[in-house]
Amino acid sequence: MKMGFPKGFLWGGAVAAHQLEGGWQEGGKGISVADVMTLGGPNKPREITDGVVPGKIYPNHEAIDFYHRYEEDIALLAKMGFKCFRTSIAWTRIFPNGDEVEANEAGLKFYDDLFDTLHRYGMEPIVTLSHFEMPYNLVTKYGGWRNRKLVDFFVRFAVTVFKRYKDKVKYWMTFNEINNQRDVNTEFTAFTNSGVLYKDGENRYEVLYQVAHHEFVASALAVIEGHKINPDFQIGCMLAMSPVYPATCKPMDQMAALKEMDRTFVFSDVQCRGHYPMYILKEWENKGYNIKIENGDFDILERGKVDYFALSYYMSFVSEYDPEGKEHMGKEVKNPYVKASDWGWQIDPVGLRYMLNVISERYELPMMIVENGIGLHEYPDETGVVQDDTRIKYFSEHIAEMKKAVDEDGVTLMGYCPWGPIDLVSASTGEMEKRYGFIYVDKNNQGKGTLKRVPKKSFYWYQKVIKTNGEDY
Ligand code: P53
Repeated sequence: MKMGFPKGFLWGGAVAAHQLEGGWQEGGKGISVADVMTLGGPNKPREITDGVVPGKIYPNHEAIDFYHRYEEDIALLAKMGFKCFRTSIAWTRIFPNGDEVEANEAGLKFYDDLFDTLHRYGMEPIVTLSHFEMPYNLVTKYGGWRNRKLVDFFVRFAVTVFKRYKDKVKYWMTFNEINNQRDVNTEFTAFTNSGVLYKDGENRYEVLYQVAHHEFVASALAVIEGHKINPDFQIGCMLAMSPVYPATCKPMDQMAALKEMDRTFVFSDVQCRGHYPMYILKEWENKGYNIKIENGDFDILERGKVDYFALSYYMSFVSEYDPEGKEHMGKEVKNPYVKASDWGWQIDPVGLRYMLNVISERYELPMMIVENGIGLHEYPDETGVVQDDTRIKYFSEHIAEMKKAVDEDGVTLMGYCPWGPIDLVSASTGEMEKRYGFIYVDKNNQGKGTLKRVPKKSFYWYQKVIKTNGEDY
């Protein structure tokens, strides 16, 4: 029998502190990794500058000024019927340099007010501890997450906010898209995930797994401590899940795709199962990587398993066996059967159902889709409204597949939070004009605009989806 989405399903939307708050120096906030990243573009990576350099454009400094306007924004989201709102706590508002012992009261107060406002509007806050934002001081002074000291700093931050918001926040995530850094060929992922800048001549994979080990231990400790503070806490891992399909049914293409997926699964295998999978231990051994693991770490990983699996879903990939491949068995090729967005992200609604099935079968955990969406170039029409039928189509097709995963495949799904329900700064490019919102924000890439908020056509569409608990999409 088709039951549809369960009662109490968490319909909402997701953002991250640094991509919308602005107020980069308000309330004693410290400089974060996001504050030293410039504006990039579809084919131009964001520059990571040595501190804040005058004359450069840093889109996150002001973002959409949510810091001062959140009440107005939350009221608009409430109009759509949001049951939940996923955001992150800017670590730099709580511990501006990351290595202080005392927390910054003004920062704590800001999130008290924010969470109170959400509850007043009937929304459940869902909170990421580390979402591409960490104190820049931890990069310059400690080398980011390559340094074991970061574990203590992170756990202090986590425990501080767990205690402070124990009666206001129930759903938590430790590290956003912790698996993005598996791609070691860009500066962006290591820096945003972990505050790591690669050095010349070092083996990036060895660095990656050391960094990840520190984060796994920190995440597990956060889970353990969080459950002591409030046994009702639900603390999840968070991964960007993009299926990797084999290019053909050639056996070696199958193998290459499987191996490529393992580069993502290692992150969830450790956080969901509480131990390292054999394929990664073998890889370290075969490659001669020296990953420093302290006594007791394996026990921490085992005791700090997550309660649920949070994922973002945007696109799928294809891998083809590459006989010349050194680190990877396959190479990425385009999928001729799907279309891509202006930024080259391949649109694949069925991939969402596929992914939900794979995760559910692998871990048997409840899941939450905490990001999904499409970035578009958009312009208001003569009446001032954005007619975003492309977005409506994207969401409608993804919700249809998500519904099949629930109705036909029996996966346990707790909620659905489209990315950027209000236009905000793109993580990968820093653009304002890579828009995701149901609500338009009048601001362009150069930072010009009135910051006025205007509901798009999709605003009313999503309102209807929520109202019917996902029956009318
Ligand atoms: P933007 C890469 C691949 C998939 C998701 O991304 C990614 C990234 C890194 O950008 O990031 C997530 O803004 C991330 C959000 C981000 C969103 O997807 O680059 O969790 O912070 O804004 C969309 O278009």
